[in-house]
This record gives sequence, structure tokens and C-alpha cells, in this order.
Amino acid sequence: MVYTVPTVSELSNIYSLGVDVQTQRYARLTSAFCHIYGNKPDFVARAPGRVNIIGEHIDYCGFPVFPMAIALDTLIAVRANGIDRIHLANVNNEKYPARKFSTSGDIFKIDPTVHEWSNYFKCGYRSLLEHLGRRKGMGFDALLDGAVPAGGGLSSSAAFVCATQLAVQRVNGIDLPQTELALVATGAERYVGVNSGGMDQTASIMGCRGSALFIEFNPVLKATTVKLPKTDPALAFIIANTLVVSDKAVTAPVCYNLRVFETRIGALILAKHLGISNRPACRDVDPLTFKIVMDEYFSKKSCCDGGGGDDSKADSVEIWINRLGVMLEKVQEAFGTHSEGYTREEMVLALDMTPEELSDVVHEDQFLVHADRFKLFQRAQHAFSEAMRVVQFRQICESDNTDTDYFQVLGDLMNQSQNSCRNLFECSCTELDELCYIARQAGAFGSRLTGAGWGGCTVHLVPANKIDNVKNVLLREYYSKRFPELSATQLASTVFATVPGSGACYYV
Ligand code: NG1
Repeated sequence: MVYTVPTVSELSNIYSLGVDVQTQRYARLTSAFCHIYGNKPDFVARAPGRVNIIGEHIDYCGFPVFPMAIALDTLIAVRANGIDRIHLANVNNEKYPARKFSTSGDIFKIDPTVHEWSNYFKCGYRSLLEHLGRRKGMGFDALLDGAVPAGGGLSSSAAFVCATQLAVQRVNGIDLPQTELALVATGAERYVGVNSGGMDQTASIMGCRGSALFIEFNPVLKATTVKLPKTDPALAFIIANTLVVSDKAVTAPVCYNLRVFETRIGALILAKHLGISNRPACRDVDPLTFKIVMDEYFSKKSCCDGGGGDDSKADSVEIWINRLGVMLEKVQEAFGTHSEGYTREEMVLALDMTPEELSDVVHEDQFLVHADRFKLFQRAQHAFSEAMRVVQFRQICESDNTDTDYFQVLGDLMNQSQNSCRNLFECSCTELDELCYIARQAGAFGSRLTGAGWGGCTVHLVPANKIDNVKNVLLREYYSKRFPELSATQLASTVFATVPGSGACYYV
């Protein structure tokens, strides 16, 4: 079954809670649009942010992740204008001033060195038109209202890019399947120099009210809805923002892109260690990921060569868990002697490449990185163990064993994930650790950073009847000490409970 982006005409079909507040917001957006452009919009393109429950920094390793869409979203009110111009405005026009582009010229020029809000719009526009093989689209007037906090780990950038692509495709009379749109959106942020994975864009486009998503990227993009187990009290999630802004595009060379680089080089060295780097499946792909290395190692051919294992039930959880377990041993063998990290010279030596070949293979010209040492061992340990936790998390959610203490087992996996992010992947920070510590003391069963980390948000698994208690303790122990100036309204959008929300749609 091929699904495209749905069109809805009732806000209650999008939002589970706060429909009145949303009704007022959409009315404000429409009236601001009329004020700026002198006409009502034809439609509103809507794409949500997401919270990742578990599976951090492994989408770009090809491993599955487990996010859910949230109610916070980006709206773009749109009206076709019949001329070759795009007029882009933002309801927050002081911070994000209006821009104008021609539909075939400057909109395709994106300077990643300039930190400019409309770059994300250009990324969405350009990647979609290039995908369609066009150099020019139809003109339109647009007004954006973004409710996902920027740099907060809830994927404001993906919500912006996805909403833009929705707007562009509808104005141009196109209706791509959701998976195709998610794949195109995934490539979009590369124009601003971020070597992005595909979790956020997929969760935003394919999110499903009431369910989390188990998203697989390899061999093909696939999102399976997973209902969270029914418990009494119910499972609930709280999001708490550290208010430390972490801008991926700005810190990419030392944070996000560096981790992508380390896992890519890790995959190359691991394939070499396993003696499979010259197989077409490893040699002829770009990028080579840990998932591809694992699959190739366990492919039928490897079994005949004395590696791998039975490939016949590749989908089953036991197979996943077995394979990931074996790979963790291989990671120890391949990288264990370099626990202090590799220098560039050591990586070049391990891969039997020239420094230029190494740079080429990971496209360093496009995605700059800066580091003296590259901790491939720790990054690989995180990637394989995190993938294992994601598979286990889904398995537990889908089990109907009435004896399972869901809070304890799911919470433990989230806590292990946080430890791994902090100690092995080094993408946490003091404030993220502190929020997790406080929430666990206050009754959260699982607490972890969500999204890229280095700031941004945390997510906490709590019994529904303890939401207020955990929130109050966070307010008292973290926010009132570090941010005493925040108003009640600001705090309400900083610490809040969330449920799985619906994915991207058009509102007409
Ligand atoms: P954030 O920075 O939270 O939007 C980023 C990536 C994801 C994923 C996570 C880490 C983009 C748009 N998003 O999320 O793909 O890799 O980090 O799990 O690059």
C-alpha cells in the first residue's frame, strides 16, 4: 500500500489535546497571512517535530530507531501567486525577517557558512525540485509558524524542511509517496553541511497518532507503528529541555558530522577486519554503514566462508540480538587495541589508504571535521549496543506478558542508552545528565537525552499519575535554580508531557 500525505479539514483530526488553542493559532496564522499578502492561504502544510524514545545516533549507521511524532509542529500557510517569485515570511518576523526568491535562481543557492533561517526552506525546496529533475517551480506566498524549539533536539529543522516540501509539492501539483518524500527530506540538510540521518524526517512525515514508530533504513526505508503497552497507571513521557541550545549546523565539525565520520570510518575498518571489504556489497556502496557490514558478514556467502550464520529468518528479534551480540565481540577484536582513539595516520594505516583516499571516501570536502583522535572503538560499541536496545524495546512493547514490569524494563533500556550516549558516544552534557538524574530521583523509570544531544531535550518515562510530581521536582531543582527568570508560559513549553502525535498533513 502506498500512502501519500493526507489532507484534513478538522483540527481534532490532527491534535489530541488543546484543539481550542490550535484553532486560535491557525486563525491567527490565516489573519496574519491576509494582512501580509492581501488574500487567504490556499492551504496549510503541517509537519511535526519528534521525540526519539530510544536509538540515538544510529539512523546514519543504518540501524532502526524508535521515535514518535509530537504535537509541536511547523505550519506553513501557502497561496500560489502565479508569478516566478517565492515570498517567505515568519510570524516571528523580528527574529526571522521576510525573504524573497526567484523560483529558478537564488533559491537554489545555499551558503552553509551563513547562519540564516531561510536556508532550511531553500534546502527543502531545492532537494525536492532536484529529485524531480526540475530547475524551476511554481511561485507562492508563504507564512511560517514554527512551534518546535530550535536547537532543542526535537527536530525543528526536519519539521521545517518537511513542511516546506509539502508546500512545494502541493503548489506544483505533485503527491509523492510518504517514504519517497521522507527520503528526499533526509538529503535536504546536506545543503547546510549536516550529514543528516533519516529518523526525524521519517517520523515527521509518517508519524501516527497513538503509536510510536520502529523505523528501519536498510535495506529499504520502512516505518512500522508500535503501540505502547497498556499499563495501569499508563506509561507517559515527559520532555524537558535543558535550554542549552545546540545548533547542529554550527557545531557539526566537532559534534554531529564528526560522529558520522567516526562511524563511517569504523564501518570501513570493521569490514576490513572481517575480511569482507572487497565484497561488492561493501566495496560498491556509499556510504558503508555498520548495518551493511553486519548483514554482509552474516550473508549466505559469509556462512560458506566460515563467517556469519543462518540468514533465513533475518527479521526475527532473536536473529537481530544474536548478530548484534556477535558484532560487539568483533568490535572488541577490531578496535580494542585502540581504546584511546585513532590518529588520522593510524586510520590511514588500518585502511591501507592514502590520506586523500580516506578524505574522499567520507566526503570530507562537504562535511568538515576537526579532531586529533577518533574514538572508533567507543562509537562502534555504542552503535551496536544501542541497536540491540532498540530491538529489545520494540520486542517488550509488543509482548503481551502480563508479568512484565514495563516501567522497569523499558526504563532500564532508556537509562542504559543514556549511559552509552554519555560514556561511549560522548554526546551528552552536564545539563542533560543533571535533568536525567533529577527526574530519576523524582520517580522516572527511564531518563535520557533525545535527538543529537550536546544540549537540547531529555525524555523521561514516568507513570501517568506521577507526571505532575516529576515535573514539579524538575521545575524546583533545575529550572528555578538555573533559569529563575522564566515565566509560567515559557516553563510550560519547556517541560511537558507528550503522547504519540500524528504525522505531516495538509490542513484545508
Ligand atoms: P536532531 O538534531 O535532534 O534533529 C539529529 C539527526 C537525526 C539523528 C539524531 C541523533 C538531523 C536532521 N537529525 O537529530 O537524524 O541522527 O540527531 O539520533 O540531522
